[in-house]
Amino acid sequence: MSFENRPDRDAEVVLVGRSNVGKSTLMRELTGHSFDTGRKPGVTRQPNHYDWAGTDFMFTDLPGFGFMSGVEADHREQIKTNVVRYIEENAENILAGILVVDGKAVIDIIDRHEQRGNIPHDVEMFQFLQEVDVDPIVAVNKMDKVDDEDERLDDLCDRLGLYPPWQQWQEIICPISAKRGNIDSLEAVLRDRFHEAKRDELLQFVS
Ligand SMILES: Nc1nc2c(ncn2[C@@H]2O[C@H](COP(=O)(O)OP(=O)(O)O)[C@@H](O)[C@H]2O)c(=O)[nH]1
Ligand SMILES: [Mg+2]
Repeated sequence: MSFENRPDRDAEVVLVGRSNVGKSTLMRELTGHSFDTGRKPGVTRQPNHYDWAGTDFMFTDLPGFGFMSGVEADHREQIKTNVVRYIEENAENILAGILVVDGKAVIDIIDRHEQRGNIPHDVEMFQFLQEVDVDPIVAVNKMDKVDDEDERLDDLCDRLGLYPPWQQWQEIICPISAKRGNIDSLEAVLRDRFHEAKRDELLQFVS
């Protein structure tokens, strides 16, 4: 299994993350177009591209990795390998890599992996994006379910190797609630990235 049929676009924003963190919900908020939300996690095996006719830009929702009930371990690994390869192959065209995490669960999941001596998927993906020069943005989703927002975001920074407090990292760490349509912090960071990349014509897609 590999990813095929990528539209030929020279500017792309990709969404990556574990399954069930809200990637497809966020994709819907960013594009106004509904994909596969609400279905069984793990159904998205191929990238969902959303592009605008006449522009050289697209958002891409990449398949989720990590634990999915009913999906075997070797298949999960294959999905992750494909996601990594996709990002490597297209890194030059990717203006932003959005790592979506579940704000409610992410710290427990990271710590559980570390206690078992494994590298947590989210930490690994964050480092990988940096290595291939796709400056990561971390969309910390489901913040509507988090009470101690600052503490949670500080903990996340700590796990990602970013010195707290999180407010120092507002160009990277974006608390959002995709389901509630509250993605202002993420859109602001995307606008900054597009402007820095001298791609002001793309600002229309994140306003
Ligand atoms: N409470 C809450 N739930 C959310 C939020 N965003 C997504 N969800 C829910 O999380 C589940 C998984 O969302 P989905 O977009 O399919 O995740 P994906 O597997 O990463 O594409 C769905 O039940 C969504 O309704 C959010 O901001 N807050
Ligand atoms: Mg999805």
